[in-house]
Amino acid sequence: ARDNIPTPRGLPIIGNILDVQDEVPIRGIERLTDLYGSIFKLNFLGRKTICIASAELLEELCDETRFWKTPSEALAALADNKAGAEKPRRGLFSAPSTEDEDWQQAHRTLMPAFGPLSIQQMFGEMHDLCSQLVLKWARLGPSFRIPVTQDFTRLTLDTIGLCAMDYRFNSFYKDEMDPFVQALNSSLTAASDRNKVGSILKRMMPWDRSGQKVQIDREYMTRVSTELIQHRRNNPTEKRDLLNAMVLGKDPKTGKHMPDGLISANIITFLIAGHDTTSGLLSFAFFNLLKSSEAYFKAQQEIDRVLGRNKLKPEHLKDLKYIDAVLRETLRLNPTVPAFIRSIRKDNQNDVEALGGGEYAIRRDDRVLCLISKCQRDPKVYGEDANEFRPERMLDENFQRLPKGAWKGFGTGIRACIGRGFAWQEAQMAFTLLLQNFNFRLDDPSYEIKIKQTLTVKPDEFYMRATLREAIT
Ligand code: MNH
Repeated sequence: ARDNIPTPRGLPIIGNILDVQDEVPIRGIERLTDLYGSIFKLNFLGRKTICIASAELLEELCDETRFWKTPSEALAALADNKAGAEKPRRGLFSAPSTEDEDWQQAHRTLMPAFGPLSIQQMFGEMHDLCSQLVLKWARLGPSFRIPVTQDFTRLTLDTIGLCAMDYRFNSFYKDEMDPFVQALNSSLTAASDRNKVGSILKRMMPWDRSGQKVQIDREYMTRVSTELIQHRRNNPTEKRDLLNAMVLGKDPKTGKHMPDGLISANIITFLIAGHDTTSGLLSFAFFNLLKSSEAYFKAQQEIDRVLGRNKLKPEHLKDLKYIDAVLRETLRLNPTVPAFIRSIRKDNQNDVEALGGGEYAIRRDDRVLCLISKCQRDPKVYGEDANEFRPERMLDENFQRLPKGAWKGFGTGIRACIGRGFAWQEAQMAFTLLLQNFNFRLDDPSYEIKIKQTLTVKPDEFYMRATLREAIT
């Protein structure tokens, strides 16, 4: 393979850090695709990262015989869990590789709990919380400026708390987020700001305490989750939630139970991975819909046809084809997990893998940052209107025909999102119930999308208004 990967010249020591500065860290990197195209190599404080931005290259990197997932350092640092005297444990998301025994055990034990049947059994609890959101917006009425992202975060957080471990965060009528969520958010922000100049300088100062702050947040989350596990052991229930799957379930291969430290690491993982992402998806979906009156009309029409004024039941969901397309198209344009990292598998004999028909060389220790939102806007796949919101291209028959590297919002291969079915049911339900009950409009018709990044990306300062719909007779 030839070595044709463009490499912007950086500064000594810090490398390309200044080239990628942006309020939104991922945007700083994505911007470089305008200058360097679909593959380029960056250097952050001596650490080399290859970035890719086309569907073709992404398809190659998703080849599980050659490459696998490598978790980002930010994720790894965040997720180490040193409960009690046990060894540090990592949850599924941040496990170093599929060779890791903790990953294997958690994966095998938890897969059934995320299967379609288990998810359908959570329908009732999801519906309970969704109805609370409908009630809240109905009570506050059309003069209320709905803080869209915050209210969806309340919904998805309460949902994962209840479905995963029978815990009610009750966030709908609280201004302050639960302390657990505050700890979670501040450690996530610290993790995603790692490459910001301000953050690097701050950490270099002798009086800097941000390291300790992250440590304190992490210990707090570990303590709360450990207490939840103890509480469940002392108060057993029949409930089929994720906590019971871990506390009672056995590894189908070894017959072993998961150790407490590993359960705790995975509880934290589900709370992190399971609420921010889905809340971002819902927020972007509403933004896209409010900017496209045609899509809005079609979505509402489908809901009125399939559901009318009836109560939503699990069997309705499969008939809401256009809603699926809206959510898929949203995740294409606005993937809330905007990137993931691939590298050469340990059990791959080759120390160099060729990419792009031999144009580019990927070496043993290279990390390849796949810029998903760029790959998913590849004009070679989606044409000249790739940047436009057009749900029609995501209707089943079109969606199934997409090339393999064209839609990867839930990741890829064996380490793809375990919570996909969970997130999808929750998003379909919230979207449908809300459009069934309200007419929406932007609070400020001239609002243009503004992004906020913690570890995931979400719309910022996005407000809308809701008016109850007349009963359809
Ligand atoms: Mn989720 C992995 C996106 C909802 C739990 N998730 C991933 C990956 C992406 C992703 C992308 C792969 C990351 C990588 O390769 O580094 N997840 C999403 C999106 C949504 C989402 C866009 C919502 C929309 N995820 C959820 C929910 C849960 C969850 C809900 C839990 C209830 N996700 C996970 C876990 C993993 C994961 C756990 C790690 C799986 C593994 O590595 O084995």
